[in-house]
Amino acid sequence: MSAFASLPLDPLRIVLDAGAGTLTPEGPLLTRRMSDMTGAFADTAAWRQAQAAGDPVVYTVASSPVPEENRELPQSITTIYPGDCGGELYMTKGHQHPDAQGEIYLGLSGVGGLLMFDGERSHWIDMAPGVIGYIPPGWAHRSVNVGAEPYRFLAVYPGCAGHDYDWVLRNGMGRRAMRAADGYELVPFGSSS
Ligand code: S6P
Ligand code: ZN
Repeated sequence: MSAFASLPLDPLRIVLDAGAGTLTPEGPLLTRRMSDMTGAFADTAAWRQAQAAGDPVVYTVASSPVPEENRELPQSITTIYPGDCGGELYMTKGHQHPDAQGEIYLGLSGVGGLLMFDGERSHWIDMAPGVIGYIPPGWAHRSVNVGAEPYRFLAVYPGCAGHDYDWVLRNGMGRRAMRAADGYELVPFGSSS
């Protein structure tokens, strides 16, 4: 009798195309537009205006078929487009893992930041191709595009981790990444200038 509640997948060969941002074979593809970013950007007037002006795609997440189930190890490629909303750089919604599990990100193309927050301390890692960002258990995480090209990274995480988006809406992320003359500037979460 199997020791597993559900049987693991068979071994799988997955091809990562960093240029296209795809994993083959493919799993689900998520597209996050401005209208999906409720409560994320500090400047709500700019956020509403962006929705009215075409509701642009902020980021996509392409996954392999490995499911988000206990004991599995899913992977995904996130592509964050360049841009800002009221000066705040395009970013992911950000989440906490309800089952406190670690995760790794590997930069594939473009330049970005990995912002983490444990409820008291925030930590920023500059991301670029070849850089691994390690997210320890208990740290909420959000990714930001700080460049002029799409920023793309691979994520690998335990399938049991889950995604708690409300945690970020309740607790914030400690800091915000704003566009600045020489790239980006990190400001306290409650401020947008
Ligand atoms: C999953 C991992 C990533 C994010 C993706 C989008 O644990 O951290 O695949 O899901 O970068 O971010 P978010 O905050 O919208 O899920
Ligand atoms: Zn995560």
